[in-house]
Amino acid sequence: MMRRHILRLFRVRNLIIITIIIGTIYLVKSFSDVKSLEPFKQSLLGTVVKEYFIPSSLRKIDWHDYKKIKYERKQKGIGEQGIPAYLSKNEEALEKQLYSVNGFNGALSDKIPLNRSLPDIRHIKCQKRLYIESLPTVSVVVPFHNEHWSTLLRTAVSVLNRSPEFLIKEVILVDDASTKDFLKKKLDDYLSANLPKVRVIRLASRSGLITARLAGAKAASADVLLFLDSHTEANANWLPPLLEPIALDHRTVVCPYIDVIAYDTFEYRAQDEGARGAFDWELYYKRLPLLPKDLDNMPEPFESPVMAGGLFAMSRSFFWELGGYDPGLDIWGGEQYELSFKIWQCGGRMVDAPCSRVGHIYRKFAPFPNPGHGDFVGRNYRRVAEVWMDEYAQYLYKRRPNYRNIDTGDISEQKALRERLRCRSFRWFMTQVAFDLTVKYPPVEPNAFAEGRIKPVSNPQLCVDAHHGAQMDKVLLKRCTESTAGEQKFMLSWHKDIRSKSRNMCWDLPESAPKSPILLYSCHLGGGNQLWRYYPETKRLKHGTNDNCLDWDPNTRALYIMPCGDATTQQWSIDHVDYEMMGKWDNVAKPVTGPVEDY
Ligand SMILES: *[C@@H]1O[C@H](CO)[C@@H](O)[C@H](O)[C@H]1NC(C)=O
Ligand SMILES: [Mn+2]
Repeated sequence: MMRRHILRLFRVRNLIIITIIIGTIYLVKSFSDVKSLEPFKQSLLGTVVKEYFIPSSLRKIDWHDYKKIKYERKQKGIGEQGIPAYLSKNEEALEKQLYSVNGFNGALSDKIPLNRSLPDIRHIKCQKRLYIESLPTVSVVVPFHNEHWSTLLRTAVSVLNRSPEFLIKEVILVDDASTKDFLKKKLDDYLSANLPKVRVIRLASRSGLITARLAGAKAASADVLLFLDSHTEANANWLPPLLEPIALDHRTVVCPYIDVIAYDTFEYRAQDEGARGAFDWELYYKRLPLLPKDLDNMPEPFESPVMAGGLFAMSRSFFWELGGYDPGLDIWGGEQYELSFKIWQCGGRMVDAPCSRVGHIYRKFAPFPNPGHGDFVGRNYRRVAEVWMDEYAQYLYKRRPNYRNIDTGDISEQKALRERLRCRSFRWFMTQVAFDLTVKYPPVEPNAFAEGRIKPVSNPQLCVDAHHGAQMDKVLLKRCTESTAGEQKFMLSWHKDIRSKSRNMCWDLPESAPKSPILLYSCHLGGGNQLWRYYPETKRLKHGTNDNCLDWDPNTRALYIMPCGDATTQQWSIDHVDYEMMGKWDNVAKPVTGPVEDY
């Protein structure tokens, strides 16, 4: 009796001890999730960053919210599933008015639910992809100026609806001194009643995109900064693919695929299946094709030299370690280059995540005046070039000589930052990261292979003429003239296309059957149906990779292609042939798919 009693006591005691042990292990484990990491870095702007996120588990899980996805699939109605939508005739007046105010169909947007469903157009392999279970928290930063009500709110609602709730710490809308009344108290009231995680911070005066993004970043407190435009829609499971690369390496910056929301019908569609960001030497944003290895690895994130600008996720600590954006940049322009160069040159990397898709309304036209005075974009470009581009800055100045005279303002802090972080040279960036950029956009354009008037040898009174024609118009054969009515000067450019000397219009052949006419089309630099080669010995002009040559009919003067042969109608003269360039035919613009050794 007594013994049994003691035994039972023992069992109870054991149970308590075991409970305490398990409890302690659990507590210790959950505390160790919040690790204190690398010594903090003081940023240029004085923001103190103590630590960055490191995942506590690398186990991969399925982050899809299947219940929600299934529910969304069933939604029907205007704009649902991203299907093109239209207003009725009697809404035309309102449509016109909100169109001119926004540069997109604001009236239609107001009819579409804020939580509308979107088509899942991700790469098929994205639907089964797993991501690590321990992901950092996010502050979404959305600068806006006079944004339309429903497009602004749809941005926030799509973010909240399609993200795991606990990962979104806050959505910060940065009001760059909007003047529309509903963006003030009405917006604040709506948010606190309906979307408590979303708040507005307001700039005292119109400051531009760069300052607004910086203000949002300063107010943010989560591990990761995620910048979005104010008329975007996040798509299915968009967040984990953006966050995982940052969790694994806080110096990796990640961009989503940017889909198109049509400005007129709000249709949701892909713009393409991915490209790498780049620029030409006037600093226009350009895109380079994916590398063979990127295509093989799809939908694995792939490295991209330059971000498009508006949409990206970045560790907050890394952002401030790099000094954020150069605060000396004004309004907008060049900031995507500054941050991209800085990321790569100062120890980071940048990738595009094909499984993360965000729609963006590309406006028909910009409805707001620029707040700045003078050429603020040029000034920004010069600042970026002076601080980051080293000897490559000259290629920009060569094309924009007036930039040499623009005052950059004080750039000593930016140069000190570059020094302090021991950032690499621009030459390193060009040869190791953007290694194929110069193939398509060479700093110094090679000479044309041949240029001038192109005439049939058997009738030199006649000249090939583009007659200032439009896209898809036929190239003609006309009497040679010096008058500006004609357009008879051409270039067999180093891109191996034949283009008008005065504009970006190329000889193009949609068809390759005999007697197909030559049409005018914007030069696409892609060879293919715009590829031409001149043989000075036989005087033939051969098209593409098939065996067709330029030919003509002396009776009708029609110009077309025919299988190459000995006909005298296939002989052409070009005013100036550069024989030295001709000798380099096979070595010009060789494809490059990896880092270039010489740097
Ligand atoms: C959007 O919200 C409305 C109202 O709460 C609801 O009836 C509808 O099903 C929601 N749509 C989606 C796609 O979640
Ligand atoms: Mn935009």
